[in-house]
Amino acid sequence: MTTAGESSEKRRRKVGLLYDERMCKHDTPDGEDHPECPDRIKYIWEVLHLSGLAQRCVVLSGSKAEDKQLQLVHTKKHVNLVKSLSTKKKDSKRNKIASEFDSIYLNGGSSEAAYLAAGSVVEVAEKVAEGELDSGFAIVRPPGHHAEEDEAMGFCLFNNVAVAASYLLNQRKDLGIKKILIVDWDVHHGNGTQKMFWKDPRVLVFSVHRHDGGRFYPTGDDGDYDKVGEGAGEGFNINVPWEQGGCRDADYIAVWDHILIPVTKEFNPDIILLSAGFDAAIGDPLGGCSVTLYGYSVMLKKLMEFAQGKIVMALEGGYNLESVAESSLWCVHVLLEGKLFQSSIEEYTLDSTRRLVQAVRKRLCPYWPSLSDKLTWKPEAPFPVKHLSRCFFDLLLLLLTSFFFHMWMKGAKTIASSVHSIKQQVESLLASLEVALEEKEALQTRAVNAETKVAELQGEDKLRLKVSLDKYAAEAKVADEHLAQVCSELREVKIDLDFYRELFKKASEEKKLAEEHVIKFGDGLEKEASEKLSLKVSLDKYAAEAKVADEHLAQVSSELREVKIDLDFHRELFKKASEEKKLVEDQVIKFGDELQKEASEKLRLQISRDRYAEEVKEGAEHLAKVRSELREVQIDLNLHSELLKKASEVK
Ligand code: X5A
Ligand code: ZN
Repeated sequence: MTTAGESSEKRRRKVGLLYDERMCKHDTPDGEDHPECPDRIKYIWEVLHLSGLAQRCVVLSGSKAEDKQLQLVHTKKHVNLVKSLSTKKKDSKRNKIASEFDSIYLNGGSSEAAYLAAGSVVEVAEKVAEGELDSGFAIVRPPGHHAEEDEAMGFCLFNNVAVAASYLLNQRKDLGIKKILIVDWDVHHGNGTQKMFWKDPRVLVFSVHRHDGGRFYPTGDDGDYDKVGEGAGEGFNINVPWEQGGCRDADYIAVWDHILIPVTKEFNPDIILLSAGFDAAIGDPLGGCSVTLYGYSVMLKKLMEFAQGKIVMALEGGYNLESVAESSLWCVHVLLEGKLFQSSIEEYTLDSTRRLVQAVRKRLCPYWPSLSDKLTWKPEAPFPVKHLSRCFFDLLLLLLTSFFFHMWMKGAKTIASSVHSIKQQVESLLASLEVALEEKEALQTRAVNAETKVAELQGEDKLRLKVSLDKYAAEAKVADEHLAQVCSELREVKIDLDFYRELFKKASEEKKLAEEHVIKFGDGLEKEASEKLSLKVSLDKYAAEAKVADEHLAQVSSELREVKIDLDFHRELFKKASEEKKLVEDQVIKFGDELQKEASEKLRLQISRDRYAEEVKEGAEHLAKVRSELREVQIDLNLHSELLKKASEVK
């Protein structure tokens, strides 16, 4: 047998790639996230171009399947139902239809995408069968392998691969395709495909999938290994049902080496259709297995030894965008080059894998004699070595695959470096934004602290201040009252004083009068002797009166002195009260100043807070700007790829 590897030395292998953006129109009706999203195929297409592999392939655009082709495996009713989706005006009608199926969403673009997905696999299969292409990859969605004769399910509307197989066998007999091998390495069981060729010996359906005792999607026992087909098709259906997740390259390769490859040798297909889901890949959110790029390329390479390398890959599941794109990239590389980067790698299988392989071989050996051969299994490694080797190869594979993936990306290096510089810019902007945010946070903390302090002031110090303020106010009031009292007392004292002054004046006048009288009497004594006695009596009388007046005067004088002492005392009191009042006023003013200072500090904090908010806003705008630049560079990048493509075409 001529291997594909040898033929690649004679001439370049022609690999078809089919992608049609209209298949992205199938999406969730309300824009909710869903693993089976348009980006899956968009991203594969992008990576194939960035790596430069797409430029080495024959690029085809999609075409819709004909109803006649679809009805080879589906009921007329089902075909019409999918067709009718596009004419429905409302999402609610489609939602109702979708709800009648298991794991199906529908929108206005679903019908067109489903027709394109099926038609595209038909187109690639036809070109490979004709020999126009050596092999091909139909990058399609929605996927197909769960879709049954009269039922959409598991994200699948039409069974794309089954339609293509049936089309080649039934409508293109001229192409001489008599035996078709369908290999389904999607992590889910290809229940639809199994049913469609259940009794058909022309189609050998092989599916390796998680079964988990019937609990993995699609649940039930249809995917178990005892389901081998019926009637003429008995023995032409092979299931390899994993008992659990965690399966890896070594497990898959063991199944290839000990089941699929020997059977394929015996069956000797004219063409191989590959239901290429990548949801068994490492990192897939649904699959829970760990197949690497290396595993996929080994499995594909082993299949290329058959059917003269006529392989038609059709995308099924696979929900980790990166895993799907990188696995696709490596498969296309294998199809183009017909060889692997490396041909063997040491790794041990799960313990359960050997038991499973033996059970499947036993069940199928009546139909495939080569499965009766004694199983030559790699010797088991002792416990720690086995364990360590799995870890070691995990690491090695990770390094190898990322290294080679990045080698493929070298073509886009210049663009990548400008993208890198923008990324750095964005990163530094993000860093400064972070700093600004931190500063803002610190300021906020400070403001909060200040507020707390003010609050505390209100709650405690302020209360204390208020108490003393109240105390001072009360004291000031008392002082005022005291002052008023002193003033009124002073007024009264003044009235008293006026009265005594009046009294004193009167007494002085009387004394003067009496003295004048005494002088008058003395003059009259000299004149009249007889009158002297009577005059003496009057003089005594006046003298006594004068004495009384003197005494009165002395009393008034002493009272006046006392009043003066009172007055001095009141004056002193008044002075003291005024001083106290002034002190209280000063304290009140000082406290007012402090309050005002605090208020202005708070205002200042508010202002700087606003300023930082402004800066953060500016930062966000700058970020948006850089993002849009990034988008432009992405456009450049696409342009560059386009140019590269053209250049290589010219070349
Ligand atoms: C094509 C495919 C998965 C469906 C899972 C439903 N379908 N839970 O991978
Ligand atoms: Zn799947």
